[in-house]
Amino acid sequence: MNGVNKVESYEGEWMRPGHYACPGCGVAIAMRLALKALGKKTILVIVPSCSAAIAAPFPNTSLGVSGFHTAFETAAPAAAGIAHSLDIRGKKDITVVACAGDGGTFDIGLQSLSGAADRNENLIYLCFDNEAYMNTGIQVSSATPNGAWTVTSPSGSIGRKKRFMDIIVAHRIPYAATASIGFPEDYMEKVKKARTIKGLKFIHIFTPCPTGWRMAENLTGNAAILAVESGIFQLYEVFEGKRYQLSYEPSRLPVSEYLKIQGRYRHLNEDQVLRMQTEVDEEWERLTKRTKGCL
Ligand SMILES: Cc1ncc(C[n+]2csc(CCOP(=O)(O)OP(=O)(O)O)c2C)c(N)n1
Ligand code: SF4
Ligand SMILES: [Mg+2]
Repeated sequence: MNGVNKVESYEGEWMRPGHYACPGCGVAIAMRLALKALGKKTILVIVPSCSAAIAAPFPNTSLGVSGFHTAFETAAPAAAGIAHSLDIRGKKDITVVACAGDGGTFDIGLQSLSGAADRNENLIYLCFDNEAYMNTGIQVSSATPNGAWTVTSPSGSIGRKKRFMDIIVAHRIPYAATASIGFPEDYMEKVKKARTIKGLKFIHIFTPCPTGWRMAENLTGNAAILAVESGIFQLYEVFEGKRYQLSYEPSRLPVSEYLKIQGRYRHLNEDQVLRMQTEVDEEWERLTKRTKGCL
């Protein structure tokens, strides 16, 4: 558990200033907004990632709520264990929230998350997706988009971003949703909704990382908005693994508008950008069919 925790709330916020995130960090914004939506009666379970660094090492903490730090691959089962112990003790008003990055979710925590989803454990799982292993110095993950630079993909990632929502939805959990820090009200509403539902709730949050994306620190919000407006990141909810609901109809700006503000895509040629645009168009068609119940 985190140590020094005397001042709980800071002007209505549950995350204090002065934490270890880089300036303009999207993960820090995502953590702050989630805690604003959830309030004091929350326990965060945090695995190695930038969110762990932001929550701060023992005995310090930037959190105004309790935090439990655990091993990389165990976010969901650790949170499930805490949820069960609260239940046994009759503490029904505390929300247990597992926090992990894309690496800790798409790759290394996948097996244990799948087990927790299969058992429909009563917790909220927040995946802060900055599209690489950032805390250890920007290595490629299975959430890194094709063509994106990282230190382990110097000429652009050869992988294709895993369709993680499809995997989690296949577990038929009660609630799965995507969110972007560029749309804070939508994100906070989804977190609040998740709190009212029993079982496993999964929220995939788009959290730009200026350091790893080779981008100016004041462009985090722009990137989070442009990803949605270009259609590269879609905002939607899925109920009980079957009913898809679109949260926001984007203006469908060219994908190049989103790519050009980031150094990690600087090496892409016109053909590669065109390919990316085609893929985004196809993904939209897929989601549209799903929201209309045709897929
Ligand atoms: C079992 C294990 N393997 C590797 C690490 C080293 N490690 C700590 S944080 C991290 C990166 C996490 O990436 P991600 O989950 O995407 O979160 P981010 O740092 O990007 O927020 C890694 C590889 C670890 N702590 N434990
Ligand atoms: S490396 Fe990226 S995700 Fe990590 S603290 Fe810095 S800006 Fe945030
Ligand atoms: Mg990451």
